[in-house]
Amino acid sequence: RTLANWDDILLLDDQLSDEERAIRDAARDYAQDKLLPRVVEAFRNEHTDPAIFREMGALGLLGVTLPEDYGCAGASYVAYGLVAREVERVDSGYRSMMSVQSSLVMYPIYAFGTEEQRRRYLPKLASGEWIGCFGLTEPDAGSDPGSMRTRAEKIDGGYRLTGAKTWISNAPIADVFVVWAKSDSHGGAIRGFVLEKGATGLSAPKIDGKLSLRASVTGMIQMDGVELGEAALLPEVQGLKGPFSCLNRARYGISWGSMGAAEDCWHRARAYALDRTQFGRPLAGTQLVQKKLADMQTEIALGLQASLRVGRLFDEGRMVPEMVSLVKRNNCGKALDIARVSRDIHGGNGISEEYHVLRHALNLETVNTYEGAHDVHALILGRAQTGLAAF
Ligand code: TGC
Ligand code: FAD
Repeated sequence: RTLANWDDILLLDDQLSDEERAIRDAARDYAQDKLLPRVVEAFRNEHTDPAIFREMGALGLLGVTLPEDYGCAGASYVAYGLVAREVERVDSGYRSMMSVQSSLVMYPIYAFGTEEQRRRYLPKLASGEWIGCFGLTEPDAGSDPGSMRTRAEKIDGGYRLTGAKTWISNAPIADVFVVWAKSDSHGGAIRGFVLEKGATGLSAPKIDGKLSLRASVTGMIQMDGVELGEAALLPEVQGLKGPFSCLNRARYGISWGSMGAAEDCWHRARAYALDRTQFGRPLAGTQLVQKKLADMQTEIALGLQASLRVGRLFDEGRMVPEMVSLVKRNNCGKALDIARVSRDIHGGNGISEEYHVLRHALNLETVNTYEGAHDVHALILGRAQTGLAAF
C-alpha cells in the first residue's frame, strides 16, 4: 500500500495550532508562488532582489515572534520555525535574508534597545522598508568571536567605531547595521551598536564569487572611525551573551529551515526515481534507492519533531542554548547528506539548475558552517556533558 501521509508520517501537522497552520500556509504559498519562479535566475546571476523584504513584510513574515505594537505578528517560535522551513524549501539564501532580519537585527533591537530605538527601527524593519544586517564575524574571528578586534572608543557625546566585519549577509544592501564591538569605556566588554547607512566612514562592499547562497548577497562592514551618538548603543546587554542570544533564535530557525531544504530534495528524489526507468523498471523500484528514500524520510521526520520540541520549549521559556546546538547541528548535517544523496539519485540531471537539488546542496555547505560550524556545536554539546571546554 502507499501511505497517504508518507510525507508527514509522524503527523506533525496535527501538532500545530490553527494560527501556526495559517502562518505556515501563507509562507508556503508565498514561497512557492513568488520565490520559486525567480530562484534559478537569482542563483545563476548572483542577484538579490531587495523587493523580497517588502513582500515578506507585507505578509507579516519578518520578526514574526515580536509584538504587534511594533508592526509584528506576535506569533509563536514554532510559527517562526514553520516560516523558515517554507522559505528554505525554496532556497537557503532567501531564508537567510529573512532570519537575519528577524532574529539578528529586529530581535536585539527589541530585547536590548531603548523604547526610542524600538519605535525608530522595528516598524520599518517589519515592513521590509528597511533591510538589516548583523556584524559579528571578522577576518580573524569566526568561530571565536570573543577575539574580535573591532573597537568602540568613547568620544564626546558618543562613540567612534573602527574595525572590519566579514561574511555579513545583507550588508551591501543594508540600511541598518547591528554591529558588535569591544568598548573601551566599558572595560573592553562587547557591546552592540546600531549604525545607519550613509554614516561617514561606513562602507559595505560585496563579496563576489560565492558558489553557495548566491541568491543572498554577502559583504563586509568596514568601519573607519565611524562616529555615533549615545543613542546608537544597545544599552541593555553587554558581553557575548548579547550576540549569542540573537544566534540562539537564528540557529533554531535554521534547524527548521534546513529540514525544509531537505524535504524539497527528498520529494524531488522520490518523484524523479518514480519517473526514471533504467534496466526496465523505475529507479524507485530498486532496493538501494528505497533505502535512500527511507533514510531521508526518517531523518526529516525525526529532525522536524526535534525542532518542534525546541520551539515549544522556546515558547514556554524553557529553551537552553544546548538544545539549539543539538538541533542546528543535527538538522544541518542531515540536510546536507540528504541533498547530496538526492543529487546522486538524479544522476547526471542532478547537476543541472533545472532540478534544484545541487543548488540546495551548495547552499547547505554554508548553512552547515554559519551560525556555529557543525563541529563547533559538537564542542558546545561536549562541554555541556563533560564540563570541559575543548574549543
Ligand atoms: P563562552 O565563555 O561560552 O560564553 C561567553 C558568554 O556568553 C554567554 N553565552 C551565551 N548566552 C546566550 N546564548 C548562548 N548560546 C550563549 N553561549 C554563551 C555565556 O554564558 C557567557 O556569559 P557571561 O555573562 O558569563 O560572560 O564563550 P566562548 O568565547 O568560549 O564561546 C565559545 C563558542 C564556541 C560557544 C562560541 O564562540 C560560538 O558559538 N562560536 C560560533 C560563532 C558563531 O556562531 N558565529 C555566528 C556569526 S553570525 C552568522 O553566522 C549569521 S549567518 C546568518 C544567515 O545568513 O542566516
Ligand atoms: P573558522 O572559525 O576558521 O573555522 C574553520 C573550521 O575550523 C570549521 O570547520 C570549524 O568547525 C573548525 N574549527 C574552528 N575552531 C575549532 C576548534 N576549536 N576545534 C575544532 N575545529 C574547529 N557572520 C556574521 O557575523 N553575520 C552574518 O550575517 C554572516 N553571514 C554569513 C553568510 C555566509 C554566506 C557565510 C559563508 C558566513 C556568514 N557569516 C556571518 C560568518 C559565519 O558565521 C562564519 O563563517 C562561521 O562562524 C565560521 O567562522 P570562519 O569562517 O572564520 O571559520
